[in-house]
Amino acid sequence: MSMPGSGDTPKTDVGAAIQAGPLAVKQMDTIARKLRRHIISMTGKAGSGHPGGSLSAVEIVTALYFGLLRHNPRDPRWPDRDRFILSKGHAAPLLYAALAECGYFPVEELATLRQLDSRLQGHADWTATPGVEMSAGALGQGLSFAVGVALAGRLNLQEYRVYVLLGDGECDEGQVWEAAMAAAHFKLGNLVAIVDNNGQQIDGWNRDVMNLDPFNEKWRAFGWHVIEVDGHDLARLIGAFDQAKLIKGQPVVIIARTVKGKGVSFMENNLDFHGNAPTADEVAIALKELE
Ligand SMILES: Cc1ncc(C[n+]2csc(CCOP(=O)(O)OP(=O)(O)O)c2C)c(N)n1
Ligand SMILES: [Mg+2]
Repeated sequence: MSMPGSGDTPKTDVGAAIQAGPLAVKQMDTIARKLRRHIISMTGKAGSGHPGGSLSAVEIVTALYFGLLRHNPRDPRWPDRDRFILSKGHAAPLLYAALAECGYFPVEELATLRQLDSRLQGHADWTATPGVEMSAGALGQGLSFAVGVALAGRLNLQEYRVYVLLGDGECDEGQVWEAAMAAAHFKLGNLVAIVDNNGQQIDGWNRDVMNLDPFNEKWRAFGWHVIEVDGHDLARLIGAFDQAKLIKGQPVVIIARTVKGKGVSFMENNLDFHGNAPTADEVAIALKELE
C-alpha cells in the first residue's frame, strides 16, 4: 500500500496502514497466512463458500493490497485509486479478508459471511461492501468491466492502474477473449490481468474439461505482453507487477502458477473444496496447519 500521490488528490484522512508504505515481503508473508486463516474460519462458519480458489490467490491479492495498490481504506471511492477487480467472484472470502485487514471494515465482520443482511454475501456486491469495485459471480465479465474502467481512466486523464483477477477456468468464457482483443486494440497500458492458473475449475482439471494450452501464446496472439510467475512467491509476484509497470501502450497479463487450496494439506488440488466449506473438524486441522 502506498500514499495517495501528490497532485489532485482529495484531502482525506490517510490511515496508519497506508502511512507505513509498502510492506516487506516477510510481513506480507505473515499477512498471507492471516488471510488463509480468515478464509478457513469464514467459510467454515458459513458452512458454504469457495475455499479452494480463494486460497490459491492469497499471495496475488496480498502483493496487490499490501505492496502495490495506491488506495485508501478510509476513502474507498477516492477517484485516483488503483482499481482491483475480482472477476472470479467466488473468491469473495479472500477479497473480504484482504479488505478487512486493510481497514475497509472491521475484521470481526468477516464472521458474518453469507448471513442474511450481512454486507459480505457469497459473491461481492459493490453497492454493499466498501472497497469492492464490481459485483461479480457470473464468470467472464470482469475483464470487459476492467477494459471500460481503464478506458475511462485514460479519457479522464487519471493515472490510476487497473488490475483484474481471472480464474483459468473462467478463461473458457468467450467474453474474456472479446475483452482481451479490445484491450490490445485500445493499447491499454494501464491494464494488468492476472490469471490464477491453478489448473482446475469446478468439475475437473482444465486440461480435461477445456484445454487452454498453449495459454501464453493465446494471450500473445491477442496482443498482450505475457509474464509468467510462481503465484505463491511474493517476491517474484512483486517483481512481475513492477515489470508490468514498465510496459507501455500494451496490456499485460500475469499468468500466476498456483495450487488450488494452497496452504492446507488436504485441500490442495482437492476438487471437493472448490465449492464446499470445511467441516468444524477440518477447520480445526486447517487452522493448526496455518499457525
Ligand atoms: C457464467 C458462470 N458459469 C458458471 C459458474 C459456476 N462456477 C463457479 S466457479 C466455477 C469454476 C471456475 O473455475 P476457475 O475460473 O478456474 O476458478 P478457480 O479455480 O480459481 O476457483 C464455475 C464454473 C459461474 N459462476 N458463472
Ligand atoms: Mg482454476
